[in-house]
Amino acid sequence: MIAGLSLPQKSLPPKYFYDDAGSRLFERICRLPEYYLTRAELALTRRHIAAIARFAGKGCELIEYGSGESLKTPLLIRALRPAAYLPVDISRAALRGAAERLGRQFPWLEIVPVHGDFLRPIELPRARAPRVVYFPGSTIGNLTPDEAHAFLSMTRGQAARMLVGVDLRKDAAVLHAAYNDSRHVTAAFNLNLLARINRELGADFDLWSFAHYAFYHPAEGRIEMHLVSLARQNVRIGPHRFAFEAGESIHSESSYKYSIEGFRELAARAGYAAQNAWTDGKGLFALHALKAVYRNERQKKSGSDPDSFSSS
Ligand code: SAH
Ligand code: AVI
Repeated sequence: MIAGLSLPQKSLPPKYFYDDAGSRLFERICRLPEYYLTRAELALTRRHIAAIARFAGKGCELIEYGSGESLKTPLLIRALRPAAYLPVDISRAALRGAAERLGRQFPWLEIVPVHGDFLRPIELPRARAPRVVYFPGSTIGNLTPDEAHAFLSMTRGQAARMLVGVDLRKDAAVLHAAYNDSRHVTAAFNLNLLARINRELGADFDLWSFAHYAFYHPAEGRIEMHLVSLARQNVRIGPHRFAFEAGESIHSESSYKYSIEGFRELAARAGYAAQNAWTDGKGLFALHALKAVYRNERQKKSGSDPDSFSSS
């Protein structure tokens, strides 16, 4: 927080949105009429589930990064009958809620929740079946291209196959509405970051003197969310003091949108070959099927390729 607020363009990593309140607000966002992403990804997953299951392979271990409430996962669990499901999330509340719900829904399923930050190396339990990484929701769009590259390089060492949900580039008006919803839930989600800093770090942000601001940056291909200071003011976090000019902002999130080709290029740089990309009927969202390309047998083994998998 201190480092981010000390930058010339104040900036905080979006992973801090997700305390209990933030996770609940995100769940509400997913149900908003303007937030098409969740509905589009659910629709395309239903539509192409047979092909998705053929790609992933039945009986695998399914690792889901940024699992949240695991909303789309039941579709995969039914189709894949995985040997184990490993949801990975930074939000303990979301992880607990999803594990309890899926445990009731699929009593035969082994669920191994992993609490952690996927921007750092994650320790996973030992694999007992070929692994498939599932990263839905376009959470990859919240990473910078460098972070996305590092993340994909990490998952390549964990699983040979990967399914990634990515929001497609589209009309800026549609994007603008999705991040400026009429019920102001996205604004509450954004402002909760400041409320969380107040709660957990004893800061004195006055929430009424900051406003949610989100816009599409066409050259960067991303939505930017900011918290704009409505007045000239100082904010304290412990012994640190941060000065804000009126109109100055904290950049709180980027949400990159990728064309199919653009995302394939990013994945290829991290050592993945594109196998397929399924989209919804309206062409809003894509689910990419990627296969790791290994340069030698040692690399292949670390990625637990089904063709080379051994449980020893
Ligand atoms: N996959 C769900 C939720 C997406 S919201 C869906 O498709 O709807 C993004 C999720 O990623 C949240 O649950 C958040 O807690 C988690 N998350 C964000 N950054 C993270 C990080 N660095 N490490 C682990 N989890 C993270
Ligand atoms: C989790 N992530 C993909 C969401 C997104 O669309 O970038 C977070 C979000 N931010 C504002 N609304 C939703």
